[in-house]
Amino acid sequence: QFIRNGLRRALERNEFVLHYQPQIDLASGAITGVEALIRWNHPELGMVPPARFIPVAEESGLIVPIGDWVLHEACRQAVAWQNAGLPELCMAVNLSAVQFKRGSVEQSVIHALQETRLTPALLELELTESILIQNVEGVLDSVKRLKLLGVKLSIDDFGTGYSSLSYLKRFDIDKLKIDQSFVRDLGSDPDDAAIVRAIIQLARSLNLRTIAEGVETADMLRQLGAFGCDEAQGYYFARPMSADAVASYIRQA
Ligand code: G
Ligand code: G
Ligand code: MN
Ligand code: NA
Repeated sequence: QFIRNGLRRALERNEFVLHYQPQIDLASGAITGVEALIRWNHPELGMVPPARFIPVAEESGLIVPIGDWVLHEACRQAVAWQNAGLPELCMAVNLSAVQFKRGSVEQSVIHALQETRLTPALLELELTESILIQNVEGVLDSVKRLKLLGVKLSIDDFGTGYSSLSYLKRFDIDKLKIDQSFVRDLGSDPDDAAIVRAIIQLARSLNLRTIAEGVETADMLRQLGAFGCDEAQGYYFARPMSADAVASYIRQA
């Protein structure tokens, strides 16, 4: 309740901030993109992590205006980095199922792209498996129209959701994000290693790119490389950080 009452005011008072976590291409070692991750800079509580308020925002529907803010802010930042002379980065933004059910994601994305003039191909929308299996027809339409705008689509937390893989055929997905729960024990758990390798092989045969999440050690990175994973994201490279910190990180990379 405390959180819920605060969320609308937080929007009005501009208390949300985005942090960004770099994504590294394993072939070139270059930073090719970042994932935008929201935080609430609460006047008394300090930085509140998304796990504390996103579920409340989803229940109350406030995730729709918050999600609009995230899209706009992430696109604005991507253009600001370009204008500051940084190399082109893909900007990945998380979408909630509630934004599809209760909002018009397509209109929100169109507005964010128009207002910021970000090249659509530099925006990647992270969908969860739960988005793709609910209310299939409506979502199929929205996702198809989103794809026509030229944006990229990825599936977040891949492997944790649903066993039906038919949505990989129905939706024009670009990338699978291998969930960190499989990556964590890659070196010690043969089952996890088998799952990661299978996801990468599946993706390759469907012409999808793969990114491993939660990469924390050089050993994990080596194993992922041997499996043919395309990209990695995790504390081994960088934690989610402020826009300024990302710019310094890339300049010294
Ligand atoms: O940054 P952190 O690791 O604490 O993120 C935790 C979770 O919050 C992740 O699952 C992420 O998908 C979710 N999350 C972060 N930012 C956003 C956002 O802007 N919108 C939505 N819907 N979820 C987000
Ligand atoms: O959107 P998603 O649920 O995938 O959000 C990614 C979450 O994972 C964020 O909360 C981010 O802070 C967290 N994270 C990113 N890299 C690492 C990592 O290397 N290890 C762990 N434990 N968590 C990570
Ligand atoms: Mn994500
Ligand atoms: Na994820």
